Amino acid sequence: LARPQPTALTNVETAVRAAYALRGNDRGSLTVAAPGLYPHMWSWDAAFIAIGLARLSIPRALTELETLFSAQWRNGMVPHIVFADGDASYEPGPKRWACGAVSADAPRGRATSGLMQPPVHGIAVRRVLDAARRAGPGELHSAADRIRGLWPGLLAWHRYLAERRDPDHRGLLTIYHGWESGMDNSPRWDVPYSAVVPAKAFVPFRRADVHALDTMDGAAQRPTDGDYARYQWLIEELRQAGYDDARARETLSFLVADVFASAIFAAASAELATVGDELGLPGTDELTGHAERFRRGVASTAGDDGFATDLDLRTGQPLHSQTIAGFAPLLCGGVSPAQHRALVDALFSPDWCGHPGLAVALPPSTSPSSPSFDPARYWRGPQWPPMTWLLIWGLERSGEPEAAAVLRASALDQLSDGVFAEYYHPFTGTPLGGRPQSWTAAVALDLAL
Ligand code: 9WN
Repeated sequence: LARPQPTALTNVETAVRAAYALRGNDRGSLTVAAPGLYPHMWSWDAAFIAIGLARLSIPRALTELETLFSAQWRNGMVPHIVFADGDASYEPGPKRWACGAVSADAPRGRATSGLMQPPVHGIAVRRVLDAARRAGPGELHSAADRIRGLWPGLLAWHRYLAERRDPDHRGLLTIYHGWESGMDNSPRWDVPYSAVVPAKAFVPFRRADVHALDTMDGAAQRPTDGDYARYQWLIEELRQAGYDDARARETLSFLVADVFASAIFAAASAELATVGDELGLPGTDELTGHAERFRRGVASTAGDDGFATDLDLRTGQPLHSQTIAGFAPLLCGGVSPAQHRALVDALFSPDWCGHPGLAVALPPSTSPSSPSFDPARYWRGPQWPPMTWLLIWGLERSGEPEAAAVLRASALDQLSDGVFAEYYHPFTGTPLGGRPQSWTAAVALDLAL
């Protein structure tokens, strides 16, 4: 397959087209993750979307976060899906989750899933405040007011993560489902998923995803049916546990410590602490405490090469895999200068961005050198623009402006096709999955301006 060569857009054209795509996916107070495939709000997508929207309209960016937090659970959890009214095509839908029926913590009047996703929101709040400051005193004043309104929810979210998702104080977040990592079928989770065995009587629901893609290739680019049976069974286990953290920890057949989500949590806590300091808000010591604890937790899993390693909490075994999640310390720091250097070098090595077969020199979700690599199958190989954005952000933040600039130029090259696909084939450059995918358009907008 030759890489399609539409006329590459200039950065301004990319930004304009991305703004148009986001507008098309805007349903008023929330932006759907993608038309067709994902007609609802997803938690970490919403954070990236707010980062992109901050370039267009600070009030609209804040609305995105307010909508998400309006569906926050009583225990502080921010759900991974907030269902938009009027579209029943996505499975599992509200009936399958049955959150309100089994948990007193679920919000009343809002249909949500019973899982979470990586907490990028604090990073988004920081970016929105920066944009407001650049826009002038009027924008800053009203944005600060609205961030004050979000603040208790943000603190409760971070407290939930620190207390309920790390009760042993390892500085690592526990996840109950691969979906909570946002990297559904990543090789990171192959070993723990092999221990997830759906009960014989369990009837999996209809898969909407492969049909929504509506191409012969849809099934080849998505998780397999075997994967999906396990995903669905875990939801059943969680529902039976009443979405209660203590019960889930006792009964679930999947329980892992996720280094990438933990690094995002450390970084987002640090960012939020700076917002709190600037706006004179309470709780900044607590946030700084989360940042330090989770930075240490992530670093504690890193080898001499700096790569962070997830942990299977049911067996106590480290989960070695060559995936983009290994670069977690580039987001939060905490490793030694030698480990940091090794990680940056690895990022540009032939195992990653320097692989000679890549259409664009960007990190694939799984290293092409890994036996688990599959260039077209979701998180097992394709390049995902929001993950590129996170690495650029982390490199900038950790004193690597040149490396960040190199990645940024490649990212803009990829995004100049104006398609804003969910993910890209690393060898052919073909856009794959949902489109226009809102978080892809959002990071394009942010990078292009
Ligand atoms: C399940 C919305 C989400 C992203 C995830 C991505 C995918 C959902 C799915 O889509 O997950 O949560 O149905 O496959 O893996 O990262 O947030 O874009």
